[in-house]
Amino acid sequence: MITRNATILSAFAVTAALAVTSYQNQVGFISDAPKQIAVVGAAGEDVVFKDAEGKTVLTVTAPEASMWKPANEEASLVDFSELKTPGTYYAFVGDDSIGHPINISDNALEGVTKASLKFFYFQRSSIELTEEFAGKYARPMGTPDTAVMYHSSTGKEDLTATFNGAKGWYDAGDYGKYIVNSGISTYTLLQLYRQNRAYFDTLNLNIPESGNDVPDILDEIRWNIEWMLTMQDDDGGVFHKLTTKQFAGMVLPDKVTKQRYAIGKSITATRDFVAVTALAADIYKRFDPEFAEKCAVAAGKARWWSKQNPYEFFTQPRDVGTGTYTDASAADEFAWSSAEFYRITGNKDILEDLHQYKLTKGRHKLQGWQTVFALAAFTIATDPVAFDEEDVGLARDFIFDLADTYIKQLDNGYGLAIDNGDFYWGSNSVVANKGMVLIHAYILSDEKKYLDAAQGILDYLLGRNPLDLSFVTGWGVNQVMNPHHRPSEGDTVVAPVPGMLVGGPNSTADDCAKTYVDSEAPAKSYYDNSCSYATNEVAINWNAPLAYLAGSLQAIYATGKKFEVGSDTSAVYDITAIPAARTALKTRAAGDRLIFKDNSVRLERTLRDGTKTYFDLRGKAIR
Ligand code: 9MR
Repeated sequence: MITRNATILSAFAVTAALAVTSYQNQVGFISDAPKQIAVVGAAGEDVVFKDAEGKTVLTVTAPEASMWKPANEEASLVDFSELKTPGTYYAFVGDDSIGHPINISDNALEGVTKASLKFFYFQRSSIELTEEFAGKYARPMGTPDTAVMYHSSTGKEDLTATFNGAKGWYDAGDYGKYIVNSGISTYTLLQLYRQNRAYFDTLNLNIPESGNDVPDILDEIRWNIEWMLTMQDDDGGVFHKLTTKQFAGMVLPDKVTKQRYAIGKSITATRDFVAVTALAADIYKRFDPEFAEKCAVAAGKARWWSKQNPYEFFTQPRDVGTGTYTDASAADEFAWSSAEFYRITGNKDILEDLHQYKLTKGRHKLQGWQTVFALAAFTIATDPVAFDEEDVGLARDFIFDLADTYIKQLDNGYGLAIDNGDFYWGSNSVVANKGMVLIHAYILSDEKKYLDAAQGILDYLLGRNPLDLSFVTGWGVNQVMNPHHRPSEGDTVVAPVPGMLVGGPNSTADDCAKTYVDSEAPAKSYYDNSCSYATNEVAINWNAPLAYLAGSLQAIYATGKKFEVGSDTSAVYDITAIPAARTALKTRAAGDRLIFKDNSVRLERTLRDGTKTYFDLRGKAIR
């Protein structure tokens, strides 16, 4: 809230005294990376960069100002990339210091990379966070989840039974654990590791497993995968989520004492599960073959269930109020999981699965929890050895189609590949995910323009924005202070848990941020208050692309190398050796088919006794 006042004051100062305002990455610039700030009110004037002793080291004339629509503001993009010597610098226009201290160093993004990953440790369920690893954010163990009940929506017969659903990460500001959102988050982090092994093999996150023989990032990710494995039912299907029936209050997790349930069993959760366990079977094989094998078997069983139940979409039960993560199409989850599972099996049945959902033009969409075609594109394009030429070509076209669209957006006074359409719920993850696309385009083409556009997006998140705010807690001069995050609200520490990326400006926010919605300047539609879940919550699927973006940039500059396409051949498993859980299918429906009736496509389900029920394509029963 302090930051909000600062923003209002500086905006006022601009109109009152025609002072110059400057927006910048407040954390730091890597010596060899591009360096830019957006300066308002200085077109044609000299921007002078001085070192800590006050000596002028560089002068750049601010170019003509141009509009950046999301801020509804004209700014000059001042490029000072020439400045490479590590140190702290200050920018001046005339006698006035503008912006914030400029930090340049070779590992300027290492701290924020580590913090964005450490966030996942702070989100751990079923474990006490000790002072050794959590410092002042230590807290007692919460939600052990060792006796989770089955909600009737799971289809389980014995609703008095319990199971062990321990571990995993809390999804966001709430204490739910959701398979769909775990899917994309876990993938994004595994992909970060896969593409930057040399850097992450030794990066210490100071977590309980630090010091074992496994890279810390993989230990952290495994905490969540182990939970995901507990969510697989005997028939291979995967429960949609594990939560209390309603959201808990703003308390620490040990105060969450209401019963937790497995809720629903869905096609999207099951296919996301196939994708993650298949990729895990590859990545963990070098460290723990037994665990990797377990993941491969789980993937095979889940795939089998999904073939029998392709229209089991999740619908929120009436007595449940936690997050839904539901969507009406599983085509993208099929494509992505088939890509991952084919990669580790080379099996022709799985290739057929994959070819049902080719990565054609209409499917070129930015990734998000609901839309995961892009994840298939990343996997296929970066492993041309495992996939055939046509699939690789489609995957590459997918990535360059999106990346080139973003490059076209760059021509504005803030120098950002971000436009008005990006400002919906979780906009900071939307732009971070664009960064992930751009980094893939760079990996595939070696063209620096893509890497530089990704850098701009990180700069935006760290302060080159009209709020003059770093959206990552604990980092930056003006940093977010009041995220919607139960552990941060429930503890006695003033500062929130560090390393968290908040959702960010949302031009359709309908909560307490509503009065801050600015339809002329969507990038300003934000409220740093814990009451605003629609602009100021945190989430694992938002931090993961931040970690990917900061981590990839830091790793690429630190090692001087980018991922070599086709360099890592995956572990291979024999799918015919995986038990397909056929027995459990006996209890399920005798058959599903799509029919056209009453002017719409619907699913007809024939039960074993011959009765028929009908569902729309969202999975909702039609009476
Ligand atoms: O990230 C989700 C966003 O895309 C949706 O618009 C929003 C409303 O359904 O829900 C967001 O996800 C929330 C989830 O449902 C529950 N945990 C907190 C998530 C972040 O706000």
